[in-house]
Amino acid sequence: MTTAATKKLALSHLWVAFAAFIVACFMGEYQVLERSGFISALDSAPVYFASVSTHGVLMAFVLTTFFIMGFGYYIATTTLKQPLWNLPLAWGGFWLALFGVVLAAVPLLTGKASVLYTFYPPIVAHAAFYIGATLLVVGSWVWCAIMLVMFSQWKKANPGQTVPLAMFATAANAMLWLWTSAGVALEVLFQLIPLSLGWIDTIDPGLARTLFAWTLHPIVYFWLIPAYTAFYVFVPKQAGGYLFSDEMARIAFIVLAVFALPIGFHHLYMDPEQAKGWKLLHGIGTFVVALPTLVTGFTVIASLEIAGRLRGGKGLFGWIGTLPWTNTMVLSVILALLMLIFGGFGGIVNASYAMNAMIHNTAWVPGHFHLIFGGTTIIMYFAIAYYLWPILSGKPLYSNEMALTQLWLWFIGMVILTTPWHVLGLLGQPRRISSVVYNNLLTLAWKPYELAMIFGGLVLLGSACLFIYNLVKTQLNPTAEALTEELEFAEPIHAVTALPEYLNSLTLWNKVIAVLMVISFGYPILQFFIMKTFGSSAWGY
Ligand code: HAS
Ligand code: CU
Repeated sequence: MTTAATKKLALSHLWVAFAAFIVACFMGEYQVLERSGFISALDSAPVYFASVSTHGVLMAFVLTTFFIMGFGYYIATTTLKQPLWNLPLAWGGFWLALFGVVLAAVPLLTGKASVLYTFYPPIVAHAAFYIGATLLVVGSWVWCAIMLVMFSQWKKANPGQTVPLAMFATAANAMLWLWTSAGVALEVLFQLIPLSLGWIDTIDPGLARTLFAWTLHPIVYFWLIPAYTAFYVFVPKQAGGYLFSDEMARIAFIVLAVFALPIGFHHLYMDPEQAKGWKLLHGIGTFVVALPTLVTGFTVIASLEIAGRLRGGKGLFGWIGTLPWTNTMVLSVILALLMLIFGGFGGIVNASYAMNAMIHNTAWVPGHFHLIFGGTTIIMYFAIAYYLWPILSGKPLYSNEMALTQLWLWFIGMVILTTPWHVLGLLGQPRRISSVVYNNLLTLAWKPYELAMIFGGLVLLGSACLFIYNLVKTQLNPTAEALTEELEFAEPIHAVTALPEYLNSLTLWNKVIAVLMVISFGYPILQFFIMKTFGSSAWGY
């Protein structure tokens, strides 16, 4: 039972998300051009850093958060078959988050918040940036509250019944995000806002980086969970088959949510403020959190195989050819999985403590996350958008052909962009620099890769424009008959019967997270408050 009001709410969130996305795509292409040094008229470090900071914030925080909120509202009402709990509150969260974005955009665009999306001190931005970002997060907490209230209300009203998988994943993501955002919230509220307003003179960047590391790993799974949700609940049905295992999907979401949190120090391997034992502990946890992705890869490919064989595919690989490659959801998942092979491999290299020394702070890292986030994750956001738009707007998709071209271009562009980026990292190119032109021969070797990246970026920009064009044309179509389609969810191949409570509720997992967080972050944070800090008067030494 999804009312027109909820559809409008979801659509508004998705429009904000994709508006941020298209602006950020143009910035991305400018950045790769500026950095290469090929066009000297573009040379400007201040403009570059203002742009790259805005690009990162728009892609990583605005696109993702608004997309996840809009998608979640729609999933909750359709799967639970009940109206949205507290629609006015949901709109309140939307406007608060949007106001936060506008507030942060002013210093970003005027070069007063050129601190990148990770905003590590000691670089400091204008207070409006931190306050705006905080309001965005507070708006997203409203979404978390609504998701968790709807989840528990439904469970109370339907005792013993299995929560629909899509809602289970969405609620797990809401729980994950509340835990995730707490780290950066502490950093911003107690360190960066007081510092940027001049209320305090100094902060400890080691503590700030530790708090940010609390957020930095789980945030990437917050972005990823909608993509995996589509893998499990839409793809098998769209491919013409069944979900291989509903239980394995739940286990994957649980392990993702629980183990995403206590592992953030793999971003601090090369930092001095934490001891190596803690880093090793977080490193082991990082390998645990790769498991649900392997499980997901297995389950999704098995589901595709079921579909391919039901469609008449024979032999070891014959089922791949019989899949409906012209279905946007199916094409997207295939391309997403292909990008996940190397994106995930790169992640495993990063996570390996010793190998991290080789790639840390090099161009390899943006190569990794553009492939796995911009590639695997975002291509599934496109697929979800193509699937939802006709339902939310009541009009058929303007062009399926154009959508398929767009998806292929996104994949090709991402491969052309990120392969050289990884190589440049191995060749020693640093990340976070505004110009790659140095006065030595070594950097000559970077030039062909830079050129390839500019071309890859152009292909991506073209793809992004096609995507937006298709959605706008769909929505503005005045003549199309209104559609009344609803979402179709995949059925598991074996019906789910009598699920144990730990696969149907989040209560236990919330407690497990609390224990793991105390173990993995308790002392590493406490140490900043009990250590004798050289030269500091703050603690009376
Ligand atoms: Fe990462 C840095 C480790 C996944 C995003 N990561 C980043 C940053 C971002 C990011 C944004 O340990 C930069 C942060 C910054 O600015 O400083 N990452 C990992 C690991 C994984 C991983 C172990 N990352 C992600 C995902 C992201 C993301 C997902 C976004 C959505 N990452 C790191 C580390 C760093 C890091 C270090 C710090 C680096 C540094 O030094 O700064 C894992 O979750 C990956 C698991 C995935 C796999 C792949 C399995 C493959 C499958 C595909 C099978 C398909 C087939 C094809 C066979 C193990 C399942 C089938 C074909 C058909 C046709 C059907
Ligand atoms: Cu991480």
